[in-house]
Amino acid sequence: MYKKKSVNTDIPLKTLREMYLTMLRIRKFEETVASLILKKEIQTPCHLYIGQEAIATGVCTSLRKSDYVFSTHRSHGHYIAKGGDLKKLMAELYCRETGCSYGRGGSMHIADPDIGLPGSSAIVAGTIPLAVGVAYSFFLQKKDNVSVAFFGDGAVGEGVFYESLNLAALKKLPVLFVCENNLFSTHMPISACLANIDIKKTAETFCIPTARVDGNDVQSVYKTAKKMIENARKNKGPAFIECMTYRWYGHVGPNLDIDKGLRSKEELDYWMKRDPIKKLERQMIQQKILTIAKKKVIEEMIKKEIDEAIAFKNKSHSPEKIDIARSVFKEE
Ligand SMILES: Cc1ncc(C[n+]2csc(CCOP(=O)(O)OP(=O)(O)O)c2C)c(N)n1
Repeated sequence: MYKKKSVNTDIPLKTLREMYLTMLRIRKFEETVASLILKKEIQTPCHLYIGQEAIATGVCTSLRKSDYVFSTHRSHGHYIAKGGDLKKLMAELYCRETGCSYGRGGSMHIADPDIGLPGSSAIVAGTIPLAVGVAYSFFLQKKDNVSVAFFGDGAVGEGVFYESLNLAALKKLPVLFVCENNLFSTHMPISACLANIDIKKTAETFCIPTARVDGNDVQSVYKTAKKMIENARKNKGPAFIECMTYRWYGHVGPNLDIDKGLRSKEELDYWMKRDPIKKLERQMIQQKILTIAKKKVIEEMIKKEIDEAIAFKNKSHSPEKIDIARSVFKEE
């Protein structure tokens, strides 16, 4: 079937529009969360994803609902890009019973198996082996599903990262490793954490396909991830992408942290000029795929979704104390 292509790329227009919408949805949701933290309404520690939206979006747009992704402490973007419900996410951030993790997880333990996000964890690198385990089960069941592990550059300092890549490469498992290299692990630059900061090169030692892409360019992320995911579906084994990016906010919370001597305003400005959303938006406007009027309509639609998410959590209650362990442990 003929598919309409965009002018300068080989990505269908529908996909470009979808990715723009997803990135904007993540951005606006996170901006709202930042303001709610400042008002002390949201109490669960939030590691905001603003600046990195192109990565979750580019990867998840290439996935099916039945594919699985595993997330980290910086999980909101992955949840939204995998098709998560803003209402359930907002309710989770307020620890309400109607949240995607039934209000028991908070921001760092976002989970929703129904959308293919079985778990997130604050244990750095903790979900990488889970993604490999799921890929192993897809492999044994002869399913053509793919599993994705999202993790930060800090995870490359953990032993389980190497064990996971080794097993996946050895067994040719359908898993995509996505390293979101935002140059920092908490308050330390990555050069203070890793002996070799060339993460792609580290992954190459496992003899699997690897790529380094501009993580602020959703089209590059999408194209690279799509190819790797299609190969994984065809039993060609795992692959690894290092996405170069930057988080705009500090490690945790709604502040920019440029006054703490950890990073300079110049560095932040440099990356803000490389805003992944503006980059796609400029191109879409230039190519007449998007107009200012249409952009306003999209922004209003997202605002409505966020307002509805807040109204939803307002009507929800917190778990009862007596019931707090429900959904935390497996019930027979
Ligand atoms: C096993 C483990 N060690 C240390 C920590 C403390 N810690 C929390 S987040 C973090 C940094 C993670 O950096 P990175 O993986 O690059 O992700 P980013 O926060 O940059 O997205 C660390 C060291 C932890 N949660 N788990």
